[in-house]
Amino acid sequence: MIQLTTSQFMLVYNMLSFTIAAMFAAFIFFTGARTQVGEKYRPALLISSLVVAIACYHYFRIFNSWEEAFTLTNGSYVASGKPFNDAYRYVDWLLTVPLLLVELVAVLNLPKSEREGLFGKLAIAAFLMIALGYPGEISTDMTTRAIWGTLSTIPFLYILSILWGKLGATMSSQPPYVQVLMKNIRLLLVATWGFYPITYMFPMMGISHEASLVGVQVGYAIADVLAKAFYGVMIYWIAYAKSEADGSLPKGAH
Ligand SMILES: *C/C=C(C)/C=C/C=C(C)/C=C/C1=C(C)CCCC1(C)C
Repeated sequence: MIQLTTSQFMLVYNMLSFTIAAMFAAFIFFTGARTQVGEKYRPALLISSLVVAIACYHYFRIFNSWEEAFTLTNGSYVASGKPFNDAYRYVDWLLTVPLLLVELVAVLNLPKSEREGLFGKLAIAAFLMIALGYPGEISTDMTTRAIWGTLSTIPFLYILSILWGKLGATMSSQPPYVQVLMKNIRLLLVATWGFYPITYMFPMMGISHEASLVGVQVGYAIADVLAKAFYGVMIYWIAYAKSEADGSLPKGAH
């Protein structure tokens, strides 16, 4: 029987609430920033807006589900009988992870032929990564969790290695300050995406069921803010710097 202390319950509650606010603010920012970059980089900004809008919606649902899943009884939060719905998160990733990949491919501005083949491979790998992770996420058996987690890690490593290589390959043709931005987003990508499998492992680390439940929710929320909102800001910086370098910055943008 799950029994959360008030502070455990409130930590997740506040973190989810903060994430809703962060995604909403990011949506307004990206929507406004779109006209500040050159025409060919605008699709990347539009996709950033879409990603945080989808995430904002799902965080609303996750927040409500969290609230309904527990009731305050004798000073602690116990399961209300309504299950906490983890599926919102995975549905969110199924939609947003491919979009985040498109966003990056869009800002790299690769030739059309290369872009399409690349995106197909990445989209399939992203789908496999998330679909294989889900059965483990909802399982209470740690061996099952470890097996699905390991399977999911294969497409995960494949995605990271492709992106790392592509970013490296297009970097050399960029002005030095764009190269710095691209190096930074590459690190952000590996660090934040790497945070998901680490968070996934919390329940396998021998901590209490309550602590791992809280840890997983807080961990994924932090990772989502960084991998969607902050990553979108970095995409904007790259788009702006590249527009400046190729002279496509709209008049009046500064
Ligand atoms: C906005 C959401 C993003 C960027 C989600 C990314 C999710 C991952 C990189 C998840 C990876 C996983 C593994 C590599 C193994 C364990 C299961 C997952 C799905 C947590």
